[in-house]
Amino acid sequence: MEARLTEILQEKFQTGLEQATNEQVYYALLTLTKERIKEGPKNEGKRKLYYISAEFLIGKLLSNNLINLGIYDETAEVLKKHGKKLAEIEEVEPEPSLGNGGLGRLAACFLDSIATLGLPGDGIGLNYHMGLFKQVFTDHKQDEQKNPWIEKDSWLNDTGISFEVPFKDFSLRSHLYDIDVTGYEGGSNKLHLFDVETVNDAIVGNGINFDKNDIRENLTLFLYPDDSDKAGNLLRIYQQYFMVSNAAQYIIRECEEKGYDLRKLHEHVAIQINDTHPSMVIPELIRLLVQKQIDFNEAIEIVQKTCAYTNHTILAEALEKWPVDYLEQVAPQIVPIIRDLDARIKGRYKDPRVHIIDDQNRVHMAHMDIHYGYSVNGVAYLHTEILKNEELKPFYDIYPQKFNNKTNGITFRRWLLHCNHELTAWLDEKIGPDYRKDATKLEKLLDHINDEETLKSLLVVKQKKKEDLAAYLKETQGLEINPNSIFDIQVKRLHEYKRQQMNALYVIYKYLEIKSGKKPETPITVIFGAKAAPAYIIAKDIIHLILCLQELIDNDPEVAPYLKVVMVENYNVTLAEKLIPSCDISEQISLASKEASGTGNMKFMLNGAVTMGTEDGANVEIHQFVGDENIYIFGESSEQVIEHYRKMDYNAVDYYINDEEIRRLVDFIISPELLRIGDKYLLLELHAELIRKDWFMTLLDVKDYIQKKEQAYADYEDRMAWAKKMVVNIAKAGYFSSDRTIAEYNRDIWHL
Ligand code: GLG
Repeated sequence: MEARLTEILQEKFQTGLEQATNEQVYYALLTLTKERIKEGPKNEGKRKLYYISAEFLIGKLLSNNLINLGIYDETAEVLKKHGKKLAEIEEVEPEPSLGNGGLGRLAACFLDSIATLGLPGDGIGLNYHMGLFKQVFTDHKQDEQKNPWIEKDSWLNDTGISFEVPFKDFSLRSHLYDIDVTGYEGGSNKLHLFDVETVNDAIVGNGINFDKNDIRENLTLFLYPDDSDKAGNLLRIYQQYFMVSNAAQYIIRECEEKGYDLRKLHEHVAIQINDTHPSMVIPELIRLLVQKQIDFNEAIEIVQKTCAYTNHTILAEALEKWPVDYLEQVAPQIVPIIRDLDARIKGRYKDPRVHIIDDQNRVHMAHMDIHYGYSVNGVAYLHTEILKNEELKPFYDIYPQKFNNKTNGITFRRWLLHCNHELTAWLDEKIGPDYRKDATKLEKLLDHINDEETLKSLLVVKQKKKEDLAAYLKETQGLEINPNSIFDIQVKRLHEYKRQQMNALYVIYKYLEIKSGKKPETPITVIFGAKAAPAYIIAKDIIHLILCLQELIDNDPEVAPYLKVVMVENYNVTLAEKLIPSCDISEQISLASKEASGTGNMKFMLNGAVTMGTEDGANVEIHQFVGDENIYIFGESSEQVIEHYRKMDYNAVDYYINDEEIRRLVDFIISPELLRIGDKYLLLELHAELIRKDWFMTLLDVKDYIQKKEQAYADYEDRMAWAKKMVVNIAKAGYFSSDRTIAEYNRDIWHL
């Protein structure tokens, strides 16, 4: 390895390891890693999976690939010998900006596990040049900037493969780039990212503004371009159709190359439709099969046996419904197919709730997936139950056999081995390395739960990671946090249902408590990280509130020694890898029934944080595994919440008027102290929203939440008892390995 590395440095930069810059070493390692993957085994088989997704939030790849190839330690050694640090080399790599939140990160974890389990399965998506915007804070507000991440040398391999994608008024030639996906001590697969050659980064002006109408130039610039107007909606449809047409053409091409009979496509191909963004692959694949002289009815049957759909949310706003008229404007060739598919359903079922095209002429993408796919799955036990019994009940009544649950998981390679070397080494020492291949082996830790030395050394590991985070935030963001405080962390997309605003109300509560002389025993650091969708006004108001609180508290000498609030800028995978290992308390406080699963909750647990959470998503399963003693559960249940929605009996204003304590906290949002710092209009807007609307019932649970947090902070003081909670959380995390999730997908859905 050392010899090859030196050779590459010589060839490329005419330099040796000692003299090379970190950048040069990075590019040499990139080259070396790619070579290794190329020489290594590929996963193959009779039936192959294609996981189509608008997002792949893969994070930096160098360390992960080194770990998976089994050369991480060796590389670190070689570098060290020559005065280089692998951790510093890692910093050189730009983080690919190809995803937004859990949905995209899940896709990335899945690719890792699919490759690790030796299954043939590729990802298919788009090569967004700017991806999701980069977040910067100015005047306590979020600003969006472009985030170009693609460099001359990168993990992208130019394949030379290209397809023609027909739109109504023109057609576009695609260009395919591949990224190798390595499995842990296993074979490799690929992530296929389609692009257009005519895309023009230069049309992006100030911030993230660009001409939404120039499809040739803008198609693959951004993930989730603003859809608050018609042009934005059309652009999203252009992106989606481009993605699936390329996917379908690629799949057919591969089958033809292998000499497969397209009439037996389903014997060789499984397509997983990740949320509704790739749903148009159904009519597109039918269209292409018909072009290949396959009878229309037969094409439908083939596609139906090939496609499976995963639902990731019950929020109506995310279940896409495209006007037929818009589809006509973008890809008219698939509209007659969709109409035909819908007519068959209308002929069979009177219930308009299961029709594909509704009476307002909108296509319900999920409905098409359910009727014309062979599997529908939710992403956590509770979520799937809600799909079956509430949201998708009419479909479940028709197709009970199609519905199945696949509780999400995370790859332990990235979320333990890579991001927490200290904890990994600690585990190796306590229970041996078997857990790396079989995560359920973590349970062996429970044998040591009463061993004082084990508990103490675990606290030492946690302390080290807190110091690491403090140093990192100081260096990269100029933020100062106290590593001897309790780290209470909420990092995830910003959304009212996730209730960052409730956590902010807690901060207000604590601030006022300290002001009145009640100081916490151990200081508390509340850390937030979140991006708000650019057009989501209330989400941005919540960021504004948090940033104002941050400043207020920083400048208050009475409070600052005991309480600190920080919102990290531009939360992404790289930051998550630093934040999660350092965490004491993991905030998973969504309104019950709204968070389909959550996956951050699993990452925190695995790294020894204790969850503060509602009975929502995968929290329910975490609770079952760790037991009442090792999690802080609060708030109304999903049944109660669903009942409130049904009866429409939740009125935030009643809580505000009738409860003095709640009123005090909510009114602080427009207190003179905060108005002096923040934007009066934004704070008033948020204040009014909380009292008048509060769609996600913040005030319903806030008091219970405050009480549970106080309980957790008090419990934290007994360090040995707390360390036991940490041990249980780590020991019980095995179920949440994405290797388990993927084994289940394969057993029940893909049959690869
Ligand atoms: C969704 C949900 C999360 C879920 C994730 C992966 O909101 O609860 O964990 O998908 O299934 N859009 C998302 O991030």
